[in-house]
Order: sequence, then structure tokens, then C-alpha cells
Amino acid sequence: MRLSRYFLPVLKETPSEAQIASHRLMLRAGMIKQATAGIYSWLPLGFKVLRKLENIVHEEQVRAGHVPMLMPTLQSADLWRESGRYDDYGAEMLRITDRHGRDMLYGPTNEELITDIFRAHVGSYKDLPLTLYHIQWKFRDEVRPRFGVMRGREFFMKDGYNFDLTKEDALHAYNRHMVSYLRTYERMGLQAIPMRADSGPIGGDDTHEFLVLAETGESEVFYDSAITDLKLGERVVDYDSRAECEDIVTEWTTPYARTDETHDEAKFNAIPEDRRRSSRGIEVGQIFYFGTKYSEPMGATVQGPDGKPVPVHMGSHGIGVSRLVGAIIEASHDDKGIIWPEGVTPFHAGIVNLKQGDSEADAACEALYASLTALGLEPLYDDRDERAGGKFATMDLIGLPWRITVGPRGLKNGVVELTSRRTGESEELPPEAAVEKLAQIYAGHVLRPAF
Ligand code: P5A
Repeated sequence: MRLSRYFLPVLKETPSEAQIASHRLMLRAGMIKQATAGIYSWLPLGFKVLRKLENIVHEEQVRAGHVPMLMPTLQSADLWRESGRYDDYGAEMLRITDRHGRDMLYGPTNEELITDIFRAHVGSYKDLPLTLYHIQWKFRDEVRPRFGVMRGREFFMKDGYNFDLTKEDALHAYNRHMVSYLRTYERMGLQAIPMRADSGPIGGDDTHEFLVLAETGESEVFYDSAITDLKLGERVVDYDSRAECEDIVTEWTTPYARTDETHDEAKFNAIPEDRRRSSRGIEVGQIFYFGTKYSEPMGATVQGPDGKPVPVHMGSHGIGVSRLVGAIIEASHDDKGIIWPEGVTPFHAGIVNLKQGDSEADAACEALYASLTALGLEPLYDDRDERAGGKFATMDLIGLPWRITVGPRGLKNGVVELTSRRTGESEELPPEAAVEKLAQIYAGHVLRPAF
């Protein structure tokens, strides 16, 4: 992409309404614009990051054996009356009446809708296990939408639902989700810690929230610092293996880690003092096992091996995809702007032309652009006729992990400058070597088409 043809409305001033870094930086970097309280338009740069996260979530879900689909945002109130949640959900649910006077709602979650699909089409235990998921906009009429996309009213969520014959099968689905979520967050350059939590309006007793530690997080958390040393890394996981998933879940759930809702002072005090931590965290996902809470009242049964109908055991599993954009920025920025991890960056590298209009500099930038594009990488070329200082400030603000600076002086010596956004370190090297280095850096990452 050439900056002269892109739409990147960066702001010079710090918007006064933004209280936390990620909100400020998303506005300043031209990623989002508020449409109305808690509802945002995703401008091109923000949309690109959102799509990257969505792709990672899809890949990890499919890897775990879950099946993608798409349900609508608007739902009929009747289904929610069947589960009993229409009245229970309260003021957070946006209720709408259509022209025929029918009660509708903008879905805050989809347990009822998916259970309705399941009961219409699945009749035998032989069709289990099954996990269906989608990534779709949700609406919750939060009392205090704040911090930009962190607590929006309209937000983008991955929500998955498992259907199993027995509790044991459903607990395997729970474990499988925990493992696949750990992988998902790691690929985004984040450490998200599973913590025992409270299930709220979704229901059930077994639930874990995934928290990214950050001072600006809305949740208070307590944990054993040993948990922050855990990493899945390159481990290859067989998601069908109960033992493998269970072992990983045991590894992550043995050290104490709880949100304030379930915090147990006595257990916490049993941790060696130098490992006791209390801090704040951003909830980027939550998984639930709730048994037959929806299947029983809604009649979602299958014929069991003995021919008798049994209600299926279910759980639901959510990732806050739009919230993650903010969470990643909270975890990775400095006073100049965002610092994207390689796995989620909107563009892989910026190209800054120090002397636009100089035929050699222009040609060198074009050649770099072509070579990077040919490798499947997406460069953002600042081809505007602007001062170098302004170009650098924009690149620092939008946070691309690598910048190639091209100027007539360097080109005389056959070199360009490759700079890391994270460390600020630069090296001079021939343009082909810079391309080669970027190819190596991004070798482990899945590249995506330019949209
Ligand atoms: C699980 C999937 C559920 O709704 N039903 C379907 C279950 N869980 S949840 O914890 O309530 O939400 C899942 C994740 O969505 C994000 N989230 C939000 N993101 C932005 N703004 C909001 N107002 C908001 N509310 C929830 C969180 O990341 C949460 O973990």
C-alpha cells in the first residue's frame, strides 16, 4: 500500500475523551472513529488488525477441530423466552420491535440460537461430539461503555458451542478450548492467563477467564508468579487426545490464579510470599461448561446408545476479538505510539523515502516495494512529499515493527537502513539484504492477502 493512496487519518492532538493508552493510540493512529457511545467505525488500519486477529482465531479453531459458521446479529425474543433468559438478561440486552410488533433483540451471545439449530438438525449421539463457532458482532448495552473498543456496546466476538453426550466428553471440549485459546493468544504476542472466575449470566460452575496483565485492566486478579513462566511454544498438540489436553490444562491451572470474584485469601496466602502477585488484568476470553442448562428447557436431545433421548451437555467459549486489539496495544506501546507484534501487524514493514522525487530514491523504494510484495509481505510505503521527521513520527505512531529508510546519501554507498520499532536499533545494509532479513523474520508467520 502506498500512503498517498491510503486512508490513514492520524490525529496530531491527543483526544481528551481517551483515558487509557490503547484508546488514545487507536484514535491518534486513525484506526477507529466513534460513531456513538460504545460503537465504533473501524477505519482501514484498525480493520486490517481486526481481520488479522480474526484469521488467527479461525486458524486455531479449525486446528482444534471446531466448525465455522455464521449466525445473524438479530434474534427472535421467543427463543430466549424458552431458555428463561429473556427476562433474566436485564437492561444489557438491546430489545427491538419489528414492524409486525414482534419482539427481537440484538444478540449479546448465542446459546439459544445455536441450541435451536442443533435441535433442528442433530438427532443421534453418533453425530457427536460437535463444536460449532462463529465470529460475529454482539451488542451489550453496557452501563458505562469506556476505554474505546475495550468495553464497547457493539463488539466483535468469537463464540463457540460444544455439544457432547456426556459430562466427561464436554469437559474434554472445555480442555480443548483452553489449550487452543492459549495458542491463539500466544500467536498474537500476548500472555493471557486462565483464571478461575464467576460465570455470570451464561451459567454453570466451571469457567475460566483469560486475562492479559495490564495496569489499565478492569479486573482485579491474584496469581502465583510461577504461572507467568508457562508457554506452549512450539508444542504440537493432538486435540483429540484427552490426556494431552488435560495435561496442559493441569499445567496451567495448578498455580493459583483467580479473579477477585473467586479469590480465596487462604489459598493465596499458601503461595510462597515472593511469588504472590495481585494486579489488574484485561479479560480477553472466557470458557464455560454449563451442562444441560439450555439443552434441557429447549429440548435439545439426542438419541443415546440405548435408544433413549438424552439432553446434550454443552459449554460455550468466547474470545473478545475487538477488545484484543486494545489489549495488545496496552501490552505493547511506548510514548511514541503502538508497537505491533509481528503476528498481528497491519503492514509488515514501512518504507520511508527521505527524498520523494529524487529519481534514485524513488526507484530504490519501488524496487523494495516490489520485492517485499513478491514475497507475500505487505509494505506500507510513505511516498508522500513530506518532511522526514513527520514520516518517522507517523511510522512510530502506527507501530509497524520494521521500517526501511531510503535516502540519496545511503544509496550512494549502496545501503538502506533497517530499524526495529521495538528496540529502536538500526542497521545499514544493501536493499536485498534488508528484504532477505524481513523474509526470515516473517518466515514463521502466516501471511494474508492484502485486504
Ligand atoms: C462465551 C461465548 C460469553 O458471552 N457466550 C458465548 C459466552 N462469554 S463472555 O465472557 O460474556 O464474553 C466473551 C468475551 O467477549 C469479550 N467482551 C467484550 N468485549 C468488548 N466489549 C464488551 N462490552 C465485551 N463484553 C464481553 C470479552 O473478552 C469476553 O471474555
